[in-house]
Amino acid sequence: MLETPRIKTVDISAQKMIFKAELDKVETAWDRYDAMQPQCGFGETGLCCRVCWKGPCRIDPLGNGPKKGICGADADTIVARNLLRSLCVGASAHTEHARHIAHTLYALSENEAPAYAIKDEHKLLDVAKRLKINTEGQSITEIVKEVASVSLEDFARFHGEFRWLNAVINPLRKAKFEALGIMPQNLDSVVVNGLARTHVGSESDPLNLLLAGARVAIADVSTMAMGTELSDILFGTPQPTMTTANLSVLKKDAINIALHGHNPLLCEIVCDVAATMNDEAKRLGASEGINIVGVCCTGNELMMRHGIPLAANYLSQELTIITGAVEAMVVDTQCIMPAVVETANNYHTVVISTLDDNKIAGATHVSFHPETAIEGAREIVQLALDAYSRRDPNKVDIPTNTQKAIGGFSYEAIIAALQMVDKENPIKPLIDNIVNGNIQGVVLFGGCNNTRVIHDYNYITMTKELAKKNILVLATGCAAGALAKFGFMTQQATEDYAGDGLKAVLTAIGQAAGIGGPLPLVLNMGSCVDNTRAVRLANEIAKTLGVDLDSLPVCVSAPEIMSEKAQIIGTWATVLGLPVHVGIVPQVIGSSFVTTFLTQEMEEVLGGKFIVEVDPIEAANKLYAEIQKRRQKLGI
Ligand code: MSK
Repeated sequence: MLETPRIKTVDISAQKMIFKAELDKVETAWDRYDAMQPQCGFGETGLCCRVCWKGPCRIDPLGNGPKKGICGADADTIVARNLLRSLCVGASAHTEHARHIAHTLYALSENEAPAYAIKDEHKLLDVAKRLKINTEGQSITEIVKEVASVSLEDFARFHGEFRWLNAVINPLRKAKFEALGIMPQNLDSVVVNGLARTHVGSESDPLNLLLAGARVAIADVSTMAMGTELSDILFGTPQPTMTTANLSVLKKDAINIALHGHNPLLCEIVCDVAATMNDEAKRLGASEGINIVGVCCTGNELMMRHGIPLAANYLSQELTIITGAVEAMVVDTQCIMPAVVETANNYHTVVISTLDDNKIAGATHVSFHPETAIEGAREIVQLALDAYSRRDPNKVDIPTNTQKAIGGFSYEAIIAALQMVDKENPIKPLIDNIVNGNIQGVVLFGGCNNTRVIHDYNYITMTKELAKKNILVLATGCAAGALAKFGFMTQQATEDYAGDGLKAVLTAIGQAAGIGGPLPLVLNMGSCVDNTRAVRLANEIAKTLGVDLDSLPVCVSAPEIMSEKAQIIGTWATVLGLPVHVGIVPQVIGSSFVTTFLTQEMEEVLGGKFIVEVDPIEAANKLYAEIQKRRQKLGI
């Protein structure tokens, strides 16, 4: 008898495809998760040390096993060292993303990236100003070159001002970091330094290892801001756009291309080129031409800037292929399960990897470079067209419960909407409504999916709970994917789920902005790299109130956290002074020192802390309590 898929996900389109996967005898992440049980207790607690070949040392501080590793490292050192390694990897992923975009911007200024253009000159000038670049008398090309050069210098800066850090960290926070001696010097060496400290026989003081993690996190928030803002310059700053979400966005009569990963350098050009090859697709019998859909954070990038439908978030990526209707899954980097190749082998789908440093065994590789982006994109789309003839109609089953979603709430889009209420001082209506209690506080949902919990369930449950308590909800990454798929990025969701105060505010802003009703219940701020859009908004509120971020009634939640990138994002949010909820028990509980520091003591030093709560209703209550604590401290 077939197992009911309901307990694996609350996404109805995903449930249908899990059921189909069983019929098609195709393995999914949930099957592999089941096969993995029981999971390793040493790894789960962070106590497995693999930093040298004397080990692995698996110590057992609370049981009868060894209390120290062979070199003498205890639980606190091992856990802190493992955590720092993870944070460095997460930060490195963001670094490579931002570097790639900065290089492309520089190539554009040298006329060596013909596929790209400056889509948002206003943003270019805004970024130049915040990076303290003199634009007077400079041509656009000269400004582009200077913005790209200054950004590239920040990776290895050894003297002068760390420009992106100063653009994103507010002065009060910066002073705190300086006092603690945790200011990074640049974006690259901080990660190298963090990794070097974890070598066998190097740093073994757990507190110093944790402070090194904080330093990496401060650099990471700067890197991520660079990645987002330079992308806006190249591809446009998102504005509210209507779109659709979940696996139903695939079309039976189209050649479906799923773009998956993170970096907009690839997906933007594939979209441009695909638009020119529609007639060819129709000639092949696909009456609806080429249908581009997004997966994971590429999905968010496309939804935010172009209203392109989002098919799946992290844990439903394989299910996109299992519809039997996807000709090509085109991937760049991060969060791509190697399993998609095996999944695709059961259908006609071609998986196309595109980055020379992110190949996937068994995938078709098309080497994608900014200098030859159009040629590369044409080759990719042609592979999808070729695959269409191999599609087996008997294997096609596309869910039909399409959900509407409004994306595109960049910092600028939110300010523009608020400007319709108060042209001179747009942040004032938001602050007034926080002060008068219509909005009790703000929660930013971010992070991934995790097979340890029911797919998307925590996001849905917590959002309902918080919205009715008049909490303004923002979302990025796969959190945004979950909430889009569930219909929470619609005006109807505001009507259905917002508390009275929140509904009144979203309605007033929506009406002033002329969108014929309230703003959506959840504002999609973009991909996981785009979390700094929310930091900019929080900084603006804090500046107007004359306080630091550690006073704001603002929290972050990653209830289905998985990746090392999400770990470093959660870390910088705490370091910036915010409470951060995680719904998965972090792999640090083998050390009471590390656990206590992260969940309690760091609040005294930095203002932020981690809140671990696996029950989503309890988690919402805890975040609400944090918000009330902060409101009281602010005297509101
Ligand atoms: S894709 S890092 S699973 S949010 Fe950005 Fe989603 Fe987490 Fe990857």
